[in-house]
Amino acid sequence: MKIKFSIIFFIIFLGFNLFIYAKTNILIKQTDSIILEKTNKDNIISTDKKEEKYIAPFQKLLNIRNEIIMNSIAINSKFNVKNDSHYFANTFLQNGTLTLWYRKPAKIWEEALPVGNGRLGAMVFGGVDVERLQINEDTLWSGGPYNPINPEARNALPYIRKLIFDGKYRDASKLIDEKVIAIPKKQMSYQPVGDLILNFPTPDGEVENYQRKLDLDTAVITTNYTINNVYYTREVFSSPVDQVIVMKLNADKPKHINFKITIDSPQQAIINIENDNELLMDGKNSEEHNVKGKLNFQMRARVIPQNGIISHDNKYIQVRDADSALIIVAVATSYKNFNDVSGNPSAITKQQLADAANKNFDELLSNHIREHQRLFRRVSIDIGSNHSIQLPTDERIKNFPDADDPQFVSLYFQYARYLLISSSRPGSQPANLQGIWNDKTNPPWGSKYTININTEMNYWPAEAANLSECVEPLILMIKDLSITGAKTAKEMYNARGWVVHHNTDLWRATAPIDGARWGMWPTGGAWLCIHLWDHYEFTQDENFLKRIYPIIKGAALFFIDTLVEDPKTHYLVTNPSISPENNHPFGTSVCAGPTMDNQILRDLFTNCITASNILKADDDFRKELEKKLSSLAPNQIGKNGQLQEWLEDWDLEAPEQTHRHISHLYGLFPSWQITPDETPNLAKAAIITLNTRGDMSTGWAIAWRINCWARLFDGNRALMIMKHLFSPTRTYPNMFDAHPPFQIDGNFGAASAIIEMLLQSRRIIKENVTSDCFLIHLLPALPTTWQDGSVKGLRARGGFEIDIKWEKGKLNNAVIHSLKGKPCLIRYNNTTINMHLPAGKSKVIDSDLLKK
Ligand code: FUC
Repeated sequence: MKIKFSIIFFIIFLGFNLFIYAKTNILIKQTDSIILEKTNKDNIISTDKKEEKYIAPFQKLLNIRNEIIMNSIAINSKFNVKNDSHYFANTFLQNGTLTLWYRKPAKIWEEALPVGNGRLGAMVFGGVDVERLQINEDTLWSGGPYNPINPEARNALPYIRKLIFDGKYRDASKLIDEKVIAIPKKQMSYQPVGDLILNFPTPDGEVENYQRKLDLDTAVITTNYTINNVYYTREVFSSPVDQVIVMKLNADKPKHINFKITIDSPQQAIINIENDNELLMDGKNSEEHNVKGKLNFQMRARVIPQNGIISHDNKYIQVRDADSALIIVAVATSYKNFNDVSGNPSAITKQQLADAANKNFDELLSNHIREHQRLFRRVSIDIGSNHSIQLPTDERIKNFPDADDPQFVSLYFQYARYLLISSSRPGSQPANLQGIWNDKTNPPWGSKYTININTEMNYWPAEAANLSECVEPLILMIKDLSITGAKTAKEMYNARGWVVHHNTDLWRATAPIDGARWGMWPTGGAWLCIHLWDHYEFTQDENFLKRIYPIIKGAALFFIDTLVEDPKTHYLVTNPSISPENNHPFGTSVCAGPTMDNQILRDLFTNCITASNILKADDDFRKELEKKLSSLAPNQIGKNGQLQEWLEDWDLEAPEQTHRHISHLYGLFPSWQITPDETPNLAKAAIITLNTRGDMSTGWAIAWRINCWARLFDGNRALMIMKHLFSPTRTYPNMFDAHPPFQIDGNFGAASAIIEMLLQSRRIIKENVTSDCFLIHLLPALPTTWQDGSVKGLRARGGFEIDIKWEKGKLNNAVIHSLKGKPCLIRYNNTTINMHLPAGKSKVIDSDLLKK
């Protein structure tokens, strides 16, 4: 009886799934044929697949197609059915691989999904009763222009230097805290604008088929559900074209859109209603650490229902029985630059809203998608996939350490590209510790720019991931810092050039902060300059080099004036400095000439020398730099065989053997001073250091370690460590990196590591002689489990665009496209070939060519 029942149940179950599967396929095919027809008719996609012209109706069809697939997955996973069918997997691969999706609304901030246009961001919660859009604008920080330089620093520094050379590190540290650390001791912090809150009537039926998702390819967040057979949809995006956040609420039956909307904010602000359909918030930023708030800001949200009734009291706008509703949000502050807060936020938001409201939703959406895809679609990646792609994103994160889910690595990589495009675009501020997404008035580390690793890490993947434009805000911030930092160089050190210590903020503060252990590090600006150089290396744009040469020269000048001779070793060293945040055995981190400083300065001086050669400028300065360069301390190997962190071999006695910062490994990554092929002994020493420090750390620190293992050509170790990073302790449900707490650097650092596993590129420098030839290394650290795959559109130093395809763990072919006509060497495994393509030409290399 029991067996009979089981068989009948099994047949019904099988039948149901076959029915779902068949229905899915029919629906998918139907939408596919409409899409195809529409594509042909409108000739939407040009044959060279360059900049696709995207139009809204086409996009809607694609959305419907995704919907069908998603719903079917939801039904199947409810019944615990694994759907491995080839057709199903393929259709999903084309459409769902670039999606973060969930079966429940976000309860906490780290479950909400981010949108951003570089400047204006929102975290979308997707609630059914209450929708919350937590909003940020990237110039809303506390304080105003201020000068934090400690006037006692200049007189105290010579004495501090002597204490350090005499080995009296604690005394030096104490004196730094008293006389050198900035006033105030802390910098200003990044602030949230407020929340747009929508209250919906209590559902009069069961909420079914709930789903919310972020489509990385369109940069649109969609929330869908059904109540009493009415299908509700919400779409949210932040448009880089129209400079507004747009939300559309829709129901598939007329008169079903009902809600009340208001603004809530932790800032000092007044909320009003204007023109019967606009919520208005006027606010002032806060004072912090005795620095007065000098900014005004305004948020303006217009509610545009289709049909229905709109009314308001003095706090809420209410929409009843509408067919759909459009909400457009503009935010601006009075920030013009670090020294000028005279902007008119009200005029800006009025204009932005008026311009945006002149367009219909489809136009706003297609503008947004076209501009997003111009950047996003430059790179595609496929390192394999399996049934895991059918699971919601939070479940994939839970499974990642134990499951084989290579597609999650691709998703993580593309999510990082999405986050960079959304938090750093021409005209915006650079991505801070949280990109642009922050809900707290007192965020961790002020959500500032920490430049002893974090800000640089944000931009590690940018150039190679073909998002060169997204580096522009960083370039402009460095330019600002060269101005504020010149004052600090003069007033604190009586030096030429410019200096920034380990942190900065919206006001481009450059003095050392927090305390000697963290802040007494003069090399932050020099490290940032490596990104200016890298932008040149990838683009080979000589006009750009001309523009930034005075900035990198200024950074070098500061060290020409402040490097001092170490009495014991006679090397030229920084003093005072620290190896970022890591205490040595003498009770502080304060020291002279830590390894990282020597490495950064070696890069800075080398880049300056190369630049002056290319630009045929500054012969005397170049000669002076060459002399200084040869007097810097070399990388040294200590008594444990490790790469030495300090000038003296203190490493084994340092209190925190597994410290998160691996500053002296700057030489291995991001720099090229240590490589397994050219400096094998130093590479071995770096391995000992990495093993001592351990694989597990904070989010960003794990990401740094993965990049290092990729540079050591150990793809399996890199992937193993990635499993720590892509697990729930280091990745939140919304895929934000967990330091913890949330810090975006880990997202970007991991994306950089994924690139480093697949492609490495560098300028060839032999025995201190810089050549004009570049080495492009294909698949240098491919993990054995990534058997088949491809990546398209990566950039390499020297001005190249590269596609790589591999099969059964081996290179199948690569396309090298030269943008600037520079000579290069192409390496795969132990073979290297020469190549010199004219600008604009491509060459396909297959594995046979590399065997010869
Ligand atoms: C550095 C790191 C911390 C944190 C902070 C923002 O100070 O040591 O771990 O990431 O920056």
